[in-house]
Amino acid sequence: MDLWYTEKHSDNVGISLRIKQSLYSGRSDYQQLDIVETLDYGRMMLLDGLVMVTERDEFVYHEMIAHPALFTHPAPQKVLVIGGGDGGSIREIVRHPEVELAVLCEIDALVIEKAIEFLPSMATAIDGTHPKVQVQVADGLAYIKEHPASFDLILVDSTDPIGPAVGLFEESFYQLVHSALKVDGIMVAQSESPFYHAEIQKSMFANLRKAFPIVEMYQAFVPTYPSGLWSFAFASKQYQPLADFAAARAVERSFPTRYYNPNLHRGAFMLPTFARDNIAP
Ligand code: AG3
Repeated sequence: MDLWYTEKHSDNVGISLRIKQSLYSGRSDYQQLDIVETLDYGRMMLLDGLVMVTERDEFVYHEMIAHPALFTHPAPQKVLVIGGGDGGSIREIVRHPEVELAVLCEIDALVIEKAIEFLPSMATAIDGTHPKVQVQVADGLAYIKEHPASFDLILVDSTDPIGPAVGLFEESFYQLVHSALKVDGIMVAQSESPFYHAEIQKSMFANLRKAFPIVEMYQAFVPTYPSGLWSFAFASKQYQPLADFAAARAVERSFPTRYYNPNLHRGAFMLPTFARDNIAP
């Protein structure tokens, strides 16, 4: 049997992975969800045909959406994840002993349910047994409206800006995130591929700058995402991701990681010129 799945990145380019078998395929009220077993990347979850995670490279994305902000903030106690129903971001967040509460706010219950069933290495902390974790099946926009000045850190672990995630790239949403953060809060959002998504990045970062005084981009290498070069937006009320990053404190608080480390924290914010140009004010 020679089964392949291709996510098309344009009409003429895509990424293909050889598939052993399909494990789950179904539709929720929001999207199409597929989980397949690949030959080289372990299990892979797709939403509306787009690669969300594979077991082999998810550590890069999840360490990098969580740790730069968590190690910049001097005392991150309350953290919210919007989206991220696979649980990978929450798994990394609760590794920080300072964190007292991690809330997962995912709109699609099916994503959580199937992650617990098929992706246990990611969903360990969202199965209802972790003392620090609260799982909410809700619309992120509605949830943050009801929680003003509540969080030290908000992570937006969304899909691409199509389907249910469109609203998570708009200025009005970033204003609400700003209100839901404490006075020294930080927001991190996945911000697409600098190589393929220049237009999305341009409007996303312009929107972020209307809501936050400090807005920076950093990068990570995620082989199964379009182009492999992926990025995150760091938007903050007070803390600068480099000036306020105390490497010694990060080392003191550290635990084993496979991608993130204090030197890489600094390096990740150094952008190739074309990527910097995408988000030039
Ligand atoms: N969130 C980012 C997925 C974007 C990938 N885009 C694509 N394949 N076209 C993933 C959720 C992981 N918790």
